[in-house]
Amino acid sequence: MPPRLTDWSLALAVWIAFATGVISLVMGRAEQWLVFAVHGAVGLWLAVLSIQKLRRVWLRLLARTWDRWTILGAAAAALVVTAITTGVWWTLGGELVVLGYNLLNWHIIAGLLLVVFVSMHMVARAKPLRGRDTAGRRTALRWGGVALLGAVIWPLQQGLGRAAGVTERRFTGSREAGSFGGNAFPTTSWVADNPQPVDPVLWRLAVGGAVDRPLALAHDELEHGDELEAILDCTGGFFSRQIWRGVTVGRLLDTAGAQQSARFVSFVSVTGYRWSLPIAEARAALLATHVGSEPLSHAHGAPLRLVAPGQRGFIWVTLCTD
Ligand SMILES: Nc1nc2c(c(=O)[nH]1)N[C@H]1C(S)=C(S)[C@@H](COP(=O)(O)O)O[C@H]1N2
Ligand SMILES: [Mo]
Repeated sequence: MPPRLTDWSLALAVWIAFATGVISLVMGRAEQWLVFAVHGAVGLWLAVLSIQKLRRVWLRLLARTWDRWTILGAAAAALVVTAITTGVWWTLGGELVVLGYNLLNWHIIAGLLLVVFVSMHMVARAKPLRGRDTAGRRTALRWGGVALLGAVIWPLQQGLGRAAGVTERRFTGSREAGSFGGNAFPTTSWVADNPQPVDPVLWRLAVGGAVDRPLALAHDELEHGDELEAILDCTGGFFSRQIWRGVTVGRLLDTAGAQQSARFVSFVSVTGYRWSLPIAEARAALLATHVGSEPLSHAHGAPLRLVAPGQRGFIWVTLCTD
């Protein structure tokens, strides 16, 4: 392929990988699997294109004097290798933890650095694509071939992994941990905050805003026995399937008399950590006091946490008060 086409395709692959990677972190519903498929396929394009590029420039890496572009280029190459190996290794079931970060965490770190590097490089050095860089049947065939390769190999790899039993993953890439085992699943709350345990006797849940009857509910007023089976899927790479118990948000909104004008419900932790859901989705969500047969532990958000089916873990505000 003409060098400029390779370079622009590489940058495009990095940008698509970045965009789909970021989107994938907020996707939680099975219908959104395509984002993950594109992310996987684009990773393979990146591999193939990087090899092409290295074949062109590897001599420069052997030169005795490196200028700052050689250094940037070598760093970018190292990041591509890291991002791709950690990504593929994770999907194949790798368990490596380095400095407290798992392969998925490292994949995200390498990917973020890579997109910064490549963007800087393109701004500083990119030569515009000319007509002759993209013209010609051979070029089109090569380019299409690379695209097709990614699109074909990725599902193949997934299928093989599944057949070999190494991919015990959700479509989001997360691994199962502590399903139906009460509080025993991993805790990743308190990434943004780190509150002291709350005294359940003093604690109240405030339901306010666009409602006719604002409420302040004590802990025992929230045990309605409403149950929901839902998967908490953390972007850190684990998921846990649980039966959650407490009160549906819809029930609370009806008791409080939500007004017609209400569009969103926001859930606020004692720490200020907060997320909102559109009111229809919020109605189906649950405020949980229990997981399985156990009361929530502090680490999982006692006395009350949001359970938002189909949303990734970071939306599931713990220790709700408002
Ligand atoms: N108040 C508060 N709620 C939070 C968080 C947090 O840091 N603070 N982290 C979120 C994230 S990223 C996840 S994955 C889940 C984790 O819940 P767990 O600790 O019960 O596993 O809580 C969410 N709710
Ligand atoms: Mo998370």
